[in-house]
Amino acid sequence: LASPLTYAAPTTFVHLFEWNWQDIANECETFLGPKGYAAVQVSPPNEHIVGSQWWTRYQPVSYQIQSRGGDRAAFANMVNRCQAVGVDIYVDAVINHMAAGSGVGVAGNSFTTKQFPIYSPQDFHETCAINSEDYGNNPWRVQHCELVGLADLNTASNYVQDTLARFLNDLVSLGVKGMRLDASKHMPSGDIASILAKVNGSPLIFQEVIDQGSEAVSASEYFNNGLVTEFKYSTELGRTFKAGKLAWLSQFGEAWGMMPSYNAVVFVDNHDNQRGHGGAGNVVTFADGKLYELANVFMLAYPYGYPKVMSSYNFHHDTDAGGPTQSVHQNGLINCTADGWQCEHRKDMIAGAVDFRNNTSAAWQVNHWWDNGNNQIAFARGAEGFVAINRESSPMQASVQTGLAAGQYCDVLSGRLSSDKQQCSGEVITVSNEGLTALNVSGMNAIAIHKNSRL
Ligand code: LAG
Ligand code: CA
Repeated sequence: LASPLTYAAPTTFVHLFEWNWQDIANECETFLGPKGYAAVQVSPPNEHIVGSQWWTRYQPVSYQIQSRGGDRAAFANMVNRCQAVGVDIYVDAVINHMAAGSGVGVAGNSFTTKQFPIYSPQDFHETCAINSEDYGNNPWRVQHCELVGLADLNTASNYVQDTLARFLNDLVSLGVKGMRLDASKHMPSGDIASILAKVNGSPLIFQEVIDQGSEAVSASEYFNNGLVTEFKYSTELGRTFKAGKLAWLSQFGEAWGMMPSYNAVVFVDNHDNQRGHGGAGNVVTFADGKLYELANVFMLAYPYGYPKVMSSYNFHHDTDAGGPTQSVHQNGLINCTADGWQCEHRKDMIAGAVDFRNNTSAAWQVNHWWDNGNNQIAFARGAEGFVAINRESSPMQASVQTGLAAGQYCDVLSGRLSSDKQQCSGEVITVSNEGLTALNVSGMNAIAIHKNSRL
C-alpha cells in the first residue's frame, strides 16, 4: 500500500469553510501550525456575485483576488503567515463555469449572460441544462451543458485554457500550494490536463468528482491529473457509523469499491453533502455530536487516502439563506459558538487524531485488528501506534495487542504529553511486556497512543 503523499508528515488538511483571510492567518499561527495540520482549503478567493449566501462564492465574475474572504493584500498576507508556520494554502478553484444570468461582482465588475470583462459568448458552450438522468447515461451533457444554470466555459478552447492558467499561475505566484478543482466531473479530463500543463510549479491538485459508482463520468478518468475526491468514503462511513457496525470496517477502502488509496482525498462530510447538496447521502456531520468525533478518529487513524477535516458554518440551521456576519477571531479570542461557526478541527479528539496520523504515517498498514462483532474496534499501525473506538454506550473492556513497546503512553485524544515527556494531561494507557493493554474505554469514546506519546 502506498500513501497518497510522498512525504511522511504532516498528513491532514482542513477546510475552513467561509473563514476570512485574516481569521485563517490567525488560525494558522495559533492552532493549525502548532497542531500539525498540513494545509487549509480556503473558499474561492476570486471575485464572485454580490449576495449574502455562502454559494455566491461558486459564481465567478472575474479572477481578481477580491472576495468575501478579503482583498488581494489580505490573501497574500494569509498565505505568507500560514507558510511561516508550516501550513500550506489550497484554493478552491471554480473554473468550470461563470456566474448565471446578469448582475455585479464584489469587485464592481458587471456581467450579463455569458458576457464578462474577460469572456464573451464564444468562450462558452451552447446553452443546455444538465438533467438528472444525464448523470447516469450522458457524459457529454454532464460536461458541456450547464450545472444548475451556470454559464459553462468552453474549457477546450485555447483562450479559455490560457485565461484559467493565468488565474492559477497568479495564485501560484502568491504562494498557493494546492488547488481543489471545483466541478471537475463537469470538465473533460483532457481539458483539465491541458490547463494544468500551463500551470507553473507542481501544486497539489485534487479534483472534485462525485462518483457513487453508477455515473456516466467516473472518478478514475481523472487520476492522471492529480488526486480525486472519494465520495463513497463519505457515504459509506456515514452509513456504517449511523446504521451499521464498526466491525465491518476492517477492510475499509479499495475492498469496498473505492479508488486506490493513493489517488483519494477523503472526508467524513463536506460543505455540500452536510447540507443536502452535492451528492448528499446520509453522512455524519457536526450535528451528530460525539458520533462525528468518533467518525473523524476512524478516518484519521485508518491508512486510506489524504484526509480533509471539515470546519463548518451552520448557515442558519442549514438553510441556504445565511452567510457569515462575524469574524471567528475577535479581540484575541476565538468565537466557535456564536454566529454558526463550528470549529470541528479544534475538538480535542479530532486535533488529537491528526497528531496520531502524523506520528504513524511511516506504518501505512493496519495490524492486530480487533472487534467485538459489533461497534467496538481497535487496531494498530505497525509498531507506531494503536487506537480503540467505542461506538457503544457500554464500556469497551478487553485485553488486546497494541503492537507497541512496553510502557506508559499518553492518550492523544484526551490530552497531551508535556515536552519533557514527564506528564500527560489526559488518560495514561499501560502496555505490557507482551504488547498488550487492558482496554477500558467509556461509552461513545476513543483512545489513541503512538510511539512519540510514551511517557
Ligand atoms: C460544486 N462542486 O462541483 C460546489 O462544491 C457546490 O457548492 C456548487 O454549488 C457547485 N459545484 C457549483 O460550483 C453551490 C450551491 C448551489 C448554487 C451554486 C452556485 O450548492 O445551490 O446554485 O453553488 O451559486 C445557486 C442556486 C441555484 C441556481 C444557481 C444559479 O442554489 O438554484 O440555479 O445558483 O443561479
Ligand atoms: Ca463544463
